[in-house]
Amino acid sequence: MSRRLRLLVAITGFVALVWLTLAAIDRAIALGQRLMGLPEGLRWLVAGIGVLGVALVVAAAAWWLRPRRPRPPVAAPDRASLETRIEKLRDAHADVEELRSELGELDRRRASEQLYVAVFGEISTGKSTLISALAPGHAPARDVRGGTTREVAHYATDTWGASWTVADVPGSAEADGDARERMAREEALRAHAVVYVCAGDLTRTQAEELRWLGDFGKPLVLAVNKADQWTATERADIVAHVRKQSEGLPDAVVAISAGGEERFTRRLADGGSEEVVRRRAADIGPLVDALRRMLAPGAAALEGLRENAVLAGLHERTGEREAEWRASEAERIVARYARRAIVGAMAAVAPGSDLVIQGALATGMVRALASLHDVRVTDVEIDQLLRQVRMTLRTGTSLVLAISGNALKAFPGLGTLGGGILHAFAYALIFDSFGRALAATLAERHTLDQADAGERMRELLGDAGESRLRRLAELTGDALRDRQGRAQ
Ligand SMILES: Nc1nc2c(ncn2[C@@H]2O[C@H](COP(=O)(O)OP(=O)(O)OP(=O)(O)O)[C@@H](O)[C@H]2O)c(=O)[nH]1
Ligand SMILES: [Mg+2]
Repeated sequence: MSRRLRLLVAITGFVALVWLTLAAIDRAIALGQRLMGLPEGLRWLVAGIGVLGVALVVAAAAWWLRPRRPRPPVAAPDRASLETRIEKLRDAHADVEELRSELGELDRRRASEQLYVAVFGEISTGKSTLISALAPGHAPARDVRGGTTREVAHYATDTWGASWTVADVPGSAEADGDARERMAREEALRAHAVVYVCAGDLTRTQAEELRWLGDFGKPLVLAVNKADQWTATERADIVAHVRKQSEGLPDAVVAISAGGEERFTRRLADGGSEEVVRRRAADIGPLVDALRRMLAPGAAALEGLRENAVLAGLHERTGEREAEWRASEAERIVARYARRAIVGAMAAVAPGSDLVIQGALATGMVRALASLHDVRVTDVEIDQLLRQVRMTLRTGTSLVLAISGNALKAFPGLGTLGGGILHAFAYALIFDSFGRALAATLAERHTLDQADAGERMRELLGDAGESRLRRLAELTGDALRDRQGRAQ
């Protein structure tokens, strides 16, 4: 919308508002006059109803604008069920070392009864500098470039007479820093309390990160750093704005100056220059007060929320491992059935005949994939699914044969494996497409969703990407050479 048009809309809106207000006043006066004209008893009754109506509107507005109660912390599964899942993964030869060591660290920290605080936030907001101020005597490596802190490091301190440990973590939102960001998030979950550091208004990603932290319900303080750069008014405005942006999630929002060093080049009288390092004064009093208040209940009292956060994080990580394991297992199942379909095709199909999916094999594959994803399927559901797959194949036969024909030209070695190879490859493509489509549907929807599986299968049948065709050509070649080897 152009500026002039916006102005016109604004003026029209304003005029309408004035007109409505005047009309409302006029109406109120008219109503008042009519009210005065009523007999005394009725007048009081109507006035009473009016007052009641206004009171209801005010109460509804107050309810709507009431301060929101904090959400309950994210639900975490209990420890025993998590351990069972991890053991199951270990029995299936998945790598669970990281998950088990997280559980070990959970116990170790509980037993140590030490208070842990993590300093978390985007790169270059001044986290390491803040650690130096909170734990004097320690000097985490700092640099003017972002992404200085690469590992999690712990520093013991006793800032106000009580002993606690503060963790410096890599900054988030660094380009190509996904692994380090993950490391930082995991450490934030392990702490009893978190200091989220920013250096001005919150960006959208910072607000999201803060919301993620807030969901765990543990003590959280938002420290707006580098306040030395602003005047008193600017500082008050920024803190007020950040407080509003943070939606009441942190227990406290404070402005601080972590300090740090400033390097600049000074021109000398003789025309030369020298590098000067100047220390900025640190001012972290409000943060120390907030931390002291938040940590006052002690490690044992804050342990429940800490444990909940660690278990919730572990639940997510275990879920990822389970999904990875299922995906690789599904791949193995699909390859096994595709191999059988290839061999079956060479044995049974006369060249030129239609592509008919082998019922027993397809049923076996559906059952194996459903059981891998813990999805119950009935015979009727399998029949319906196979009927749909057959229909898809009927309309897709020419496409499948065309792709298979091209693959045979691209990988001429296959031709030496005998007649019927076109169909064998076509079945490799069909079983691979059907199996992958079904595995994806089961993994995502946890049910045998025919429409979704059908849609995915149609897409995969037409996917003639080179690496996929190469993989299927190798599978076909291997299966047939095996068969020939066994026949000799
Ligand atoms: N003006 C000003 N600059 C600061 C303050 N605190 C830190 N800095 C500067 O901000 C830059 C980044 O400081 P770091 O402490 O390395 O920041 P970090 O958050 O640990 O950075 P990463 O480890 O890369 O995530 C340095 O140049 C500091 O000197 C402060 O209070 N005021
Ligand atoms: Mg750092």
